[in-house]
Amino acid sequence: MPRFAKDAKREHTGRNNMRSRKTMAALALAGGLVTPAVLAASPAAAAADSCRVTLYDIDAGSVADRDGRDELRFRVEGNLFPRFDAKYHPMRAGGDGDPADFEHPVAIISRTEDVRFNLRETEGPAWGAGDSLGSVVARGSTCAGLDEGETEIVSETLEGRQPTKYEYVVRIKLTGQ
Ligand SMILES: [Ca+2]
Ligand SMILES: [Ca+2]
Repeated sequence: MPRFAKDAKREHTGRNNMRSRKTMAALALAGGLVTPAVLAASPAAAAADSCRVTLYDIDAGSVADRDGRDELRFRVEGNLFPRFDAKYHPMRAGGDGDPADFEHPVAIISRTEDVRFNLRETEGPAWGAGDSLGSVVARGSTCAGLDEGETEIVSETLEGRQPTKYEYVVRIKLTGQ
């Protein structure tokens, strides 16, 4: 960029900053004056009509597969996650998995619906639905207690002995909307 263009740009930015500072001062003053009226007119937080349910976290205490590494998927409303870029997410004992590892499992429930986040251990070469390791359930009754934008995390320990002793802590998040 030529020098004169840079100078012009800097000057322009400087003017904008000055204008925005003035605008902010004016808004702050106006805000101070109208605050009591705004508070009086502010409605109570709206109750959620539905909830968005997402995976929040998964931690592996011990894994099910005999080879020491589980090939995991979540099944949610008939859909397997991960589903596009990968067939499973591998975890070993002590591992910590994130929503992105499973391509962000998600469901929407009403105030009267439940949804299961069903953890599954799968086998190659097909890497299909595999076997259930247990489920965490997001309940409509929990959703009904939330306001719009409010969140609640449901934590569940999934454990069993087939084919070997395993334990996972799975957390899902409900967000009112
Ligand atoms: Ca394995
Ligand atoms: Ca496996």
